[in-house]
Amino acid sequence: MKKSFIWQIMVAFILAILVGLLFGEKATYVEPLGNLFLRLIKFIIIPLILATIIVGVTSSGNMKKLGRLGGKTITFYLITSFIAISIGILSGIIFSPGSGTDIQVDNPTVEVNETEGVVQTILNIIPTNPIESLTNGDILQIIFFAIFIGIGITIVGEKAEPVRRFFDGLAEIMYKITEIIMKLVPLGVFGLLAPVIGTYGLSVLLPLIKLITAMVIAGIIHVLLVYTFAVKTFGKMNPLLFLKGIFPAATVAFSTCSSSGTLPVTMKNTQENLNVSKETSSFVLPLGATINMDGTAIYQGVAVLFIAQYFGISLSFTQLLTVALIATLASIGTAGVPGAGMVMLTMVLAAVNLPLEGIALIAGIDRILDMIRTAINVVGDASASVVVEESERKWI
Ligand code: DAS
Repeated sequence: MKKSFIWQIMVAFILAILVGLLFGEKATYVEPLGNLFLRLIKFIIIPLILATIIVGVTSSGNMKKLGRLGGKTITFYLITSFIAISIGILSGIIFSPGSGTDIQVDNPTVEVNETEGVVQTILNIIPTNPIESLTNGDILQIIFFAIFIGIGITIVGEKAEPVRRFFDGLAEIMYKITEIIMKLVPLGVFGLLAPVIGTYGLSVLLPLIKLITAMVIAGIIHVLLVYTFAVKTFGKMNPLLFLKGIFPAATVAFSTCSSSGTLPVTMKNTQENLNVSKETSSFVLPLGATINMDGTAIYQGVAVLFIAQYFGISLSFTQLLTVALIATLASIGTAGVPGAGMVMLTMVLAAVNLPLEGIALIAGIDRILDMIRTAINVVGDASASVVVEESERKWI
């Protein structure tokens, strides 16, 4: 990846902060630039995921290898998610962000969609109408559909070769379109970030600065302890090269608050900068963008402690363990779209009988918290692809 591209993104970041701080609400005038980038990214996600997963599954060549790939990927995701929620809880205990916090809440009740529980969330992965899943952009159902189409093509063999070649061509087309859209990353980061900085004045952020700090520190610890350790030890990769290589995707995730929306950039970065094969990245990353949410797990841990502390409720060790388990499952069920983690927070709060009204306390800055957790989610997905790629190299 060219150094100038990273510099362009850094300049976009700095410009966005300056414009936001200088022009305040007026910074929303540049929002169309961000929306343009967001729409271009959304326009390629579905065909990219469908084609690349089918190609990824068919090129694995056999079900045994596919099972091995899936097993390693899911194991990595579950372990890192559980570590993430533990770090989030620890950070909430140490920083105690909810104690002595005085927040004026305009609307104490928050309309949060009822979550369907873990079992239904898992059942919902199976599409009853794949075409509807494609038109609705239901990423988990599309992944399920693509994996089984890929398995079907592999089992059918010669007769399905034209179908495999079609999706192979479609995947290459989508990669090329992604490459073109990626040139707009700096513009998109600027257009998405400047209005957010302008809207969230210090008056909104200051009362919750302890919560934001606890979240950022926990995220940095998780990235530095878990991901750099994993890519160095299991991925045999220089951690600095890893962080540099995934930086563009992390900035797009931070700006868009959508792991799924960042997927095209994550795939390009892992393939071009982290030497992850298309076969591994097209399987590990779409799966990660929907079920691997370490940043969200950290957020759940910190937010639950914040709400408990704010209402003066102390949580027992058993309750904290319950939070860790439910938050790990909640992070799996969280969709890779803006604000999804706050919706899943209701599941975790309900599990330990904490008042759902607590969500109203932090809903006002959820966009800021979402930026942090989505960037961590995407870096986590990329670290998994590096580790799985290296472990697959040993099998060859
Ligand atoms: N914004 C979600 C994502 O895209 C994460 C979240 O809301 O927790 O990863």
